[in-house]
Amino acid sequence: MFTRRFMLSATALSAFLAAAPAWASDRIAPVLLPPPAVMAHQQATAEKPKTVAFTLTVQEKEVVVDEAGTTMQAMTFNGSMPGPTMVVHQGDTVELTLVNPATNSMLHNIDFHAATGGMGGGDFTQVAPGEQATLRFVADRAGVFLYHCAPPGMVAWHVVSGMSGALMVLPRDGLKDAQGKPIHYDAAYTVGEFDLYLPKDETGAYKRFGSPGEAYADTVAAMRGLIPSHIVFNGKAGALTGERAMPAKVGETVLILHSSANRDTRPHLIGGHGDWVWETGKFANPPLRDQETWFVRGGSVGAAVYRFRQPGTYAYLNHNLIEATELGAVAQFQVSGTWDDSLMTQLHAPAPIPAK
Ligand SMILES: [Cu+2]
Repeated sequence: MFTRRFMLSATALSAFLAAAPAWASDRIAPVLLPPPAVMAHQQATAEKPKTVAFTLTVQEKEVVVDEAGTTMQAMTFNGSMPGPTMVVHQGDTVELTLVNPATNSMLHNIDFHAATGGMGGGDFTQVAPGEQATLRFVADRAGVFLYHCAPPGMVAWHVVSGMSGALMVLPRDGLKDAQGKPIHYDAAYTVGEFDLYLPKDETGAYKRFGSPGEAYADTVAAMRGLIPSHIVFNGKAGALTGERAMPAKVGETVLILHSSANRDTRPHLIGGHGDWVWETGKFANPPLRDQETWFVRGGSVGAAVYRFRQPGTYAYLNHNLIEATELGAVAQFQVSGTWDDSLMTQLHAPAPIPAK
């Protein structure tokens, strides 16, 4: 029922909206999840654009990067490598608060590859320990985009020390295949690839440092050699294998978001495929079909969907196999379900070659 009072308030509201900037008035603050999980989100929406508020807190901390217990002075968004994946829809306003607690030692900021101007927001978010800043931008292009720390003079060091993550801007009507048919996924996973440059001492043992500042000179010297000591997914060799493998079921479709802030990589799912792959992660472009290995450029996030047809343990790796098996760039999917003999079967088990 339209009362006079309602009409008046509606008029006042439209006058306000006409005067205000084009920020979306409805505001939500979703809960971010540590990778490989991705925050709960709608894959398509009929709602009007919203302001989506996130807070990232920088954590400088020592982390272990391999099974041997090698440590690194990491710098992180929210404590994880990569930082949490944020999800919005095209046209939404992202409102990001970056908190740099007084317990940290370094200046940090955030550069969103999805944002336009101001060094991707880096100019407006530079925070010293004990400070916080809030940035607003419109997510006007669809795709999955990198975000990373970019403090003047220290960008590469902060990035290879852990400070990157992904922002996924979904088309409002969801993902489509190359023919324009909707794609639905049952689960989304974040895989962040990091090339690490850990300094060694005279005996060849990895050095341990007490703070990022203490690690700086030796780490930059190692970086300048351009030979990573480790190439890892989600901060540590083995972060996504064994008990920590990403789960799926036969018949389920997974969306894999693979970021690499610094270095090119080439994801491959052994015994599977990319049914549809947006190599550059930008959803306005038609995805590639039936990919065996795809290319993710350093400084970007690729997106791939795959529907599992067979159960088992699948390796998902960087198909520079030296980088995967010797340096750490391998993950696993653990897929439950029933084996399909019509796709593959063992005709003869291994047995001695028959004598002639
Ligand atoms: Cu930083």
